[in-house]
Amino acid sequence: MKQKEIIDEITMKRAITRITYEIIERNKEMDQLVLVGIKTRGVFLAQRIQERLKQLEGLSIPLGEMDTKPFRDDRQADVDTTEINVDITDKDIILVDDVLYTGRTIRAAIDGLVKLGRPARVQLAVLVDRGHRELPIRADYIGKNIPTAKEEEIIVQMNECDGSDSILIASE
Ligand code: 3GP
Ligand code: 5GP
Ligand code: MG
Repeated sequence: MKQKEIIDEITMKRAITRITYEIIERNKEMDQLVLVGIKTRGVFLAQRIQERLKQLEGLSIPLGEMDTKPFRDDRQADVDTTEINVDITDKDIILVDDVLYTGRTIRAAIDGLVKLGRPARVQLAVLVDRGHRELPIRADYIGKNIPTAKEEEIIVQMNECDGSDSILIASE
């Protein structure tokens, strides 16, 4: 398995900062925002965006954690560890995931959201869009577009769970 680093720590930090500025620019009513990270790394990414929003705008945006496994159409799970402790009805939700691929996880996440309430709007932020969509889903905020072959894999390492920040592409 060959691995090549395509995004280093500094570039990842810049991408997260840029996404945060874009969120600020495109959401006039910031007090309606709720960040929802998709486990696992989407949650850490959402936490970083939350910290940046605090630093840049002095805002405390609520953050929920979404477990999409129970809502996937192609996988089974018995336990749902979703933790969203705010009322999402009439809120502007920003779903956050590390990698966008087929779009099935995001469809499942939207399914999970609408079971909890009726958001005013749902937007999507991802660190990497690697292509190969199987559903009509796109991201509103993208750290980097990385065209991949289906057999390649994007490895996202984040300090919180991997001890360092970097994005690699792995191929046979
Ligand atoms: P994440 O923590 O980076 O989000 O479930 C463990 C990991 O496997 C999660 O990573 C999840 O996103 C990832 N995963 C789930 N489905 C797929 C898939 O279809 N392809 C790849 N490459 N990773 C997946
Ligand atoms: P989906 O195919 O539903 O868009 O993605 C399924 C889940 O796997 C999502 O949480 C997505 O972040 C993750 N995923 C898909 N492809 C990759 C990949 O190449 N690398 C990593 N790290 N995660 C991926
Ligand atoms: Mg993910």
